[in-house]
Amino acid sequence: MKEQNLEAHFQAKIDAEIKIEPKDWMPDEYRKTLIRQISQHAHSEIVGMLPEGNWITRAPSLRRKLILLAKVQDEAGHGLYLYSAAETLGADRGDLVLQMLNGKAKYSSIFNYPTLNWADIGAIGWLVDGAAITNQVMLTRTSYGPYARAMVRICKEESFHQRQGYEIMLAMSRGSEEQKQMAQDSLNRWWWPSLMMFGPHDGESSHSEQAFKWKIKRKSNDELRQQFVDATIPQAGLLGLTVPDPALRWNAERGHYDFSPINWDEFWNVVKGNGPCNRERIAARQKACDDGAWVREAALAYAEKKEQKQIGARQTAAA
Ligand code: BYC
Repeated sequence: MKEQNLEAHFQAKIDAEIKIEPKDWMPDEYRKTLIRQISQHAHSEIVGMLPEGNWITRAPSLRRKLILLAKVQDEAGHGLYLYSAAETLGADRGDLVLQMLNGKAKYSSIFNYPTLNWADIGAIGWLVDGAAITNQVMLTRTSYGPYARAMVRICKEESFHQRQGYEIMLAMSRGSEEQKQMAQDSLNRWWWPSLMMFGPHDGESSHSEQAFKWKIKRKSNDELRQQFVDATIPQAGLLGLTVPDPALRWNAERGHYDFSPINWDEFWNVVKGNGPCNRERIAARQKACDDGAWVREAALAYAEKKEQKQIGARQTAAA
């Protein structure tokens, strides 16, 4: 088929809600966009282990420690499914990781904020995983098959993560005055960065238009952000906590909550590498990469040797 026909056939499949699979023809830009988004998503899962991992040794009870350990381990699993999904598009995992380490590839802005106390573990589960699910439920219907299928499993796990975070916030907000204040302080610090997770305003979102055409995205950054705000405000009410936004109010005409403008200078500053923890996060990932180099070398050498053995055995059998 000619390039033009291939493209028309590809778009017709997308329009008919037929998933695109790894061996199907796809435009280079579709492949590139997916590798960019899926790999950045994978990096976010892996870097996202750091702020919470920081509290595993200091969890307030064995029960909390077990739950947090399992959650952080789940995030590692999400990163691995997503790197595998990117590999189905021909990307090399080592190159993708390098792009994150040298700053060419992004990861979610949210993970550049510090976890100062135990309440932050509750706020991350409740707000950060809550925001992540809002975005990822949409991605279960994304047009690329392996990404959509990875999202189904990831969303099930994220939903448990969100509940464990909310349960921590519930325990703290029903605890001593000091614990309630800790919960309020962590909501104050995580609220705005959580809203920023959804990305720039629709008017500023460079990739959205094409991503809609290809059904990679099905809801805009602002739509998802609004959906998250509408779902989360009543949850804050149940906790007896105050969302740090004086302009927040129900707008009966729109059927949504109105909220204050987001500080986009802060967002872009963090995205450009100047957030409170960007350098620390990249240094931690670089160290993990360096420390694990011998394991990767040994695994590759073993795989090569095994393959040579199999080739040798096949040649002997054929002779
Ligand atoms: N942070 O045109 P736009 C988790 C970038 S982790 C940094 O709207 P797009 C968890 C964007 O990449 C879940 N950068 O882009 C883990 C683009 O720059 P590039 C993380 C951001 O792709 C551990 C530029 O801004 N979720 O759940 O159409 C513990 C223009 O943006 C951000 C995902 O990764 C940001 N927040 O839409 C707990 C979801 N936002 O690439 C929890 C998958 C935007 O041209 N990703 N940028 O250099 C997506 O759905 C989309 O990529 C986004 C952005 C909605 C994030």
